Amino acid sequence: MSHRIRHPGFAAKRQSAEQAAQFIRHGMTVGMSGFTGAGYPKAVPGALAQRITASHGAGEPFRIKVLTGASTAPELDGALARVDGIELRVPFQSDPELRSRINAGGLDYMDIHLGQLAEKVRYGFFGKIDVAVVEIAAIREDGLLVPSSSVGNNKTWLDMADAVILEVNRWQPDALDGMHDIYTDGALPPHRTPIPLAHPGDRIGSPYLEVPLDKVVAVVETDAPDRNSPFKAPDAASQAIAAHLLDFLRFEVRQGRIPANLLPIQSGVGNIANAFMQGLAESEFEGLTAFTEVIQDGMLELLISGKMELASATSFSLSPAGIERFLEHAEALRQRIILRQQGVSNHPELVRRLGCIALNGMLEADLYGNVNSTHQMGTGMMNGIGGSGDFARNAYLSVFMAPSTAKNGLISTLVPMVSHVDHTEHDVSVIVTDQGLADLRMLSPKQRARAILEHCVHPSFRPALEDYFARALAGSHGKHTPHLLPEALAWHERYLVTGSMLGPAAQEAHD
Ligand code: 0RQ
Repeated sequence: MSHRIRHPGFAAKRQSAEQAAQFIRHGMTVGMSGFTGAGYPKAVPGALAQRITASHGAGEPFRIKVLTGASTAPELDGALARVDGIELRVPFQSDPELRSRINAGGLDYMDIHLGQLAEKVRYGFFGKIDVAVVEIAAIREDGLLVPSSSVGNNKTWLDMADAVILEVNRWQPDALDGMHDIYTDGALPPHRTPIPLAHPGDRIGSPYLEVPLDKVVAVVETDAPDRNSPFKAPDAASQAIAAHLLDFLRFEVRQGRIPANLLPIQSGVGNIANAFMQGLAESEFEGLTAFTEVIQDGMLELLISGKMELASATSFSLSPAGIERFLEHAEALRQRIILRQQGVSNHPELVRRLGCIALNGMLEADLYGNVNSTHQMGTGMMNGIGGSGDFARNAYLSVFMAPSTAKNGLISTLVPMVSHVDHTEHDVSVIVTDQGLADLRMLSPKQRARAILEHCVHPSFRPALEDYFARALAGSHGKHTPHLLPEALAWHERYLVTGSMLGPAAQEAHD
């Protein structure tokens, strides 16, 4: 028996990826593992894509509904999107192939708060889950499953699916055994009780997943790495953002509003969030904790250096270099990293109880602090809201970050009115760009606009935004949240028509 499949009953179910893929048929709803490029199945989706291609070649329809934890990788989302095999995809994604299909109208994509999906499935809103395809690190002698580098929605897929395909990935480090905490009390209303977690380090469940042997239709062995791109080295803008935020946190500590070791940090995806973690590593802050979704390279370094005591998450999201660093330190980190299912890692009850500091990226914000994290120019899907909404609304402090301009200075990330709203002004405490930081707490809409104009907007767009605000303020209608409705989205329209949000004079200066 293989070192990773130590139970004879499961070992007897070993099959090739091609054999396993036969269990998935047209029209099925399939729950797949995977969260931010970690712990996704590596072999069955590719074999399934081949089956789909063959069916399409024979003139037969073959498309499935794919539910995951969050984004996966080219071997899953990319492979299935390329062969037009996806009818519905839920939730967060970031694969270029899938994104372009979504934006071409080639499938239905449903963007849903990451902390809510498992519950929505359990309520029955997605019908039945026909098949689960879940990567794990090992099957123990007693038949319990050692989860992989992400937990995501795996417990729900294993519980709910009619049939289960397990991918046992030898590449996943042995040291993952013991890092997970799977909470099993999942009563639905009106029988729900409080989740007994009062500190990010609390363990409230079992390190292992469970599945009845008779539900398992195939066990596929793999030996393939999680795939994530390297993070960009922090550029001047992300370093400036990190510096502004660190200064603000120092100020908050001096005011006695947060403790010297801060509150549990949630850090979103992307290069800026990663750059801030690097900024923290070089700062005086220590004794830190995280209650978050993903552990990126920057947070891993904080853990390795000891500045961060522990991190609770649902997934790793490490670059190849980050994976090497993790492997070097895996034993030492085992007690200080806790991976939970995303229904717990992102639970609003816990985010509010712990008083998290939520740090998320955005595409754009408007004068009043509404934030768009998902839609380029209001219509094109970027990635999805992910877990940012689970945290932003419930955090003690909800911070959104972006460079003040995008696309080589042609887009202002501060606009009169956002072209799509993910986080309303009520859920946004602080906006920070390379230009500075606007603390919007306890401010009225007009005060918020002035703070954003003063601190966040790039100089090449500030005069135009000041002019918009002044004219809106002077207008005869709607003095509480002043807008010039016919002009509110004119900057976006100008970008779509001319390729730049800059007005003629500013464009000349830019050129
Ligand atoms: O486009 O790639 O074509 O150049 O948008 O921008 O600067 O690479 O993005 O890595 O900082 O991520 C909001 C996407 C930021 C991320 C977002 C263009 C820009 C580029 C991407 P190109 P960057 P970052 C927990 C938290 C939602 C989910 C979340 C995200 C591309 O943070 O997905 O927070 N957040 N989850 O040029 C049009 C603008 C633009 C713009 C930038 N204003 N208008 N395009 N771009 N600003 C984790 C999970 O949930 C799993």
